[in-house]
Amino acid sequence: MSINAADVIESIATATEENLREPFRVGQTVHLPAEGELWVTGDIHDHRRNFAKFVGYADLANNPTRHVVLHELIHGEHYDEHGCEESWHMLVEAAELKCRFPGQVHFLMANHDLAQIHGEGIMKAGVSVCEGFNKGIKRDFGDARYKVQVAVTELLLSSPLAIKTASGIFVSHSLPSEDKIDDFDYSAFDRDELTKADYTRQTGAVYNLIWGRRATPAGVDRFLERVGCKLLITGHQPQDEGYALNGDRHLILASDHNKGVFVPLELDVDYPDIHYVAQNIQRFVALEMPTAQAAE
Ligand SMILES: [Mn+2]
Repeated sequence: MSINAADVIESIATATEENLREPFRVGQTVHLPAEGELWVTGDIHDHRRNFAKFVGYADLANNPTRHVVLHELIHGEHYDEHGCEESWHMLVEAAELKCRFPGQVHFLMANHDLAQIHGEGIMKAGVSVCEGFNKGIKRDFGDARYKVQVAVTELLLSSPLAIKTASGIFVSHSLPSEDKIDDFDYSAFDRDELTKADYTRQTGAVYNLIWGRRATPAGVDRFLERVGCKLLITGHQPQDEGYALNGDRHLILASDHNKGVFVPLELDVDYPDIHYVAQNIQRFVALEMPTAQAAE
């Protein structure tokens, strides 16, 4: 496969623009209307089969009121023998999907994105995944690698933080940890501009949102009250069985392994609790790989 840096940069830059001018976006939140469907994934981490199935079955071309949520696409298991990690491919595929269906594809900022932007070391099996990602870009783009890295950074930074449905479902990569829920800066969801302080380790709103773990059902209640929603869907916390219910209002999804799942929702349905939402969970393993034709 020949890789053209200019084409890749063009796709990424166009997706960045589309992220920033999403018609339903206000500040850092996308407000979806009560029409059509919303298909939500958890972390994908370059799981190519699950991604291909998701995109194929979503069939956005033939379902113009269907929306999809994608997050934590980068940092997967595909390494070459020199430690070059190859998830930039998936990011570009997702960017191309965003370019084709700008009003239907929605990204969410995730903590691996922020780590990659900052060049922070998230270690997996003793290897820095951020370094591996950069080495993959260096291998494939040579002298153009810095331009590609800048474009990737801008794409990741342009992603919104949350999606809200008219029926009161809030979707974000995660929520703040239990002790940070009450003092969290909820204005971050509505502000047009985020600042360096919002991304700062431990103290920033974005950082605390996307790195938060282990909120209790009581914490989820407090979070949902502050954001004005009834139900919460996140990824971020690994789920060996594909998903978990955290109380009656919070569903945690994982899409990055062979037991991974996604959940399709009807945007005009008022779900009374998270168990009704969870009834719709789809396991990737139960779906055949789409043919190339079906994916078109
Ligand atoms: Mn995460």
